[in-house]
Amino acid sequence: MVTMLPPKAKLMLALREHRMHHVLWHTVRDNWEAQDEGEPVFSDSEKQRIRDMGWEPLRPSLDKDRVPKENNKSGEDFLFMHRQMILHVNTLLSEIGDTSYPEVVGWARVPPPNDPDYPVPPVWNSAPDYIKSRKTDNYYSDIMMQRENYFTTSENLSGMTLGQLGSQLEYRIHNPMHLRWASDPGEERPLVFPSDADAIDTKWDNPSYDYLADPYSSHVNYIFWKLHGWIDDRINDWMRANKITGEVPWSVEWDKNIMPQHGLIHEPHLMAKMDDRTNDIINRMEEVVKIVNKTNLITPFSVIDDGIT
Ligand SMILES: [Cu+2]
Repeated sequence: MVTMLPPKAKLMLALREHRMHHVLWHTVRDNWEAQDEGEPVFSDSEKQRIRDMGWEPLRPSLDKDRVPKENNKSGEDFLFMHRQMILHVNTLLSEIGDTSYPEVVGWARVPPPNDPDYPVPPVWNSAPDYIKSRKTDNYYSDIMMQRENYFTTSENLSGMTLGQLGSQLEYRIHNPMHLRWASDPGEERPLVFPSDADAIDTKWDNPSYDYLADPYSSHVNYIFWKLHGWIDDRINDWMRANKITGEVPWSVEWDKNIMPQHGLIHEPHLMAKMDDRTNDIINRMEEVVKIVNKTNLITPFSVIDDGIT
């Protein structure tokens, strides 16, 4: 059965600060080491400005050739940050108290083609090839289903670190899921906005902009929480496969009350309270948005490793 997010939850997720957090989190870590025709995407001085705003990625997720970095624990960052997002939404859902949607529950299985509840939205003419090619039935049977089996088999999970698991999940199945279930957004947010613009146009803050293929909007879409619930459940599989009980053995000492590189405490009512500190966090994000406004950016979710493991 399909349950949509309660409207109040959708409104909170559509707030500009949550949109900026999600798009910057993915964009900065995917582009930190990347090069375009031998030139770094971010110059040293741009990196320094990003650092000054508190937005240096904990660990870059891709190397200069845009190959996922599986062994630097950036995969743990991916799993931890999205688990924090789920916790945050669960806190909000419990405050809302809608009995039809008490908490985030991930897909039990990746929906096959013609799934009655989660059919693949049709391709549209102007869709980029990296989206079109992930919507076919063959993509499901030849790649996605194999990957699902791979990531749910305990012999595979017991042979990898948590960081390797996170990185492989992100680029081998999570990104394709975002693209496969994306619907025609009508008008698409330009991923590089005009260079004379100094901010993301507020028209993209409308709750109706919930395009799954853009990190500025994906988390506003109810399918985001189904697919991220599925991703998050793989942490539990991995612990079981490695006979680990209790707390997740993250390599990093996280402050579990704070969203990484965001600073906002994940209590929804506190987020709604706009004090000086909150304003400072938002202003710093607006600054980083200006710095990452570049033509040679890697678009998060477009980097996919389709090689068969
Ligand atoms: Cu994300």
